[in-house]
Amino acid sequence: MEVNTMSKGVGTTITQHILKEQRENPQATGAFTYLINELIVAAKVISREVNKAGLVDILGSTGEINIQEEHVQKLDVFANRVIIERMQHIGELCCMGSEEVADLIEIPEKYPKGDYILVFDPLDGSSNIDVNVSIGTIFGVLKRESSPKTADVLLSDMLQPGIKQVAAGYFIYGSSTIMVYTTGNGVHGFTLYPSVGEFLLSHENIRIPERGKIYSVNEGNYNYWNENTKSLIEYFKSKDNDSGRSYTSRYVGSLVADFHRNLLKGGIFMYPSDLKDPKKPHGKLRLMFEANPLAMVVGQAGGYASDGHGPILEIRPKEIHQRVPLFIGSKLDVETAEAFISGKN
Ligand code: AFP
Repeated sequence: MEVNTMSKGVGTTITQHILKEQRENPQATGAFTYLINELIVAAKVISREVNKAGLVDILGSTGEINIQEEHVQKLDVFANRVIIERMQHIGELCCMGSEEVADLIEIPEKYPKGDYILVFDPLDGSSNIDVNVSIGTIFGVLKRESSPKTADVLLSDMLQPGIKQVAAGYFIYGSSTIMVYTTGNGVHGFTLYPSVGEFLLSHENIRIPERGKIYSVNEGNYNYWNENTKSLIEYFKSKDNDSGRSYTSRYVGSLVADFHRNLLKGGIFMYPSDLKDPKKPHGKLRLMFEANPLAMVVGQAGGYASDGHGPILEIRPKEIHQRVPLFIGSKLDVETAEAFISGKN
């Protein structure tokens, strides 16, 4: 991976980068560039708010429970609102889907509509907000399949397998704010330069190592895992595994942060099925809002994402908030996970 530092030159802005990519695409109309640019504005607003979270009375819970039956934090509500309000008027979307909203989000009548569908997790890892651990926004972009613009948007328009995403990425609000995205031409990272207010290219053409040294999983769930999952984790801890040494354990509990570290350094993030909650037999993570976008990113970086039996990107969602077991990261590590989970090892 080539790391571009600002000292090397004037710095390529995210807008320049997207425009260059789109110029090479004969079908590009500018609609997608506009969409991503508006999403970046929303992320800048969220980033500013996250950064001052300790300074104002914005921390803590609203006391409400969201569709996933989790505590809603104030910043989740804020981030969700910023993205919806920013994106609904631009005329490029036919609908949206958010981890924080139960149903498909329709574009109000008063705004023009387009062909794109935005799916997002507005503030992933929100239980980490109060303790200054990195959190992030995850997004995926799909294109409408039914008769564009004229007819009402259908739920089936949104329930497409991840392989149909035309773009995906995330913003991580950490020691700095970074945007990582792909449109199918590799994965690129941009760091927000706060005094200029621009995302500048910092990580060009990110490639994840084929085999990593890190495993990331909530091992507190050990007693709720089946035997195949337990054997898999024992494999990563063993010094007799294929890498010849025990893997290092790293788990922040904020998917974007765990994923980003493993993307750059190599490793595997796992959220397997468990028996902890009978209402969540497929683990905790959501196919459309978390797994699919990151699966596209990791695939474009040379890695792989699986539900333990096959590619995440090939699963056709049956419902918006479908959960899925997730094994994502370095290709060889995820293939090993698949072999254990499906009992072939
Ligand atoms: P929150 O947004 O509720 O903090 O959930 C974060 C998350 O969806 C994902 O970012 C983490 O990887 C995962 O949940 C952590 O879940 P556990 O706390 O069960 O390990």
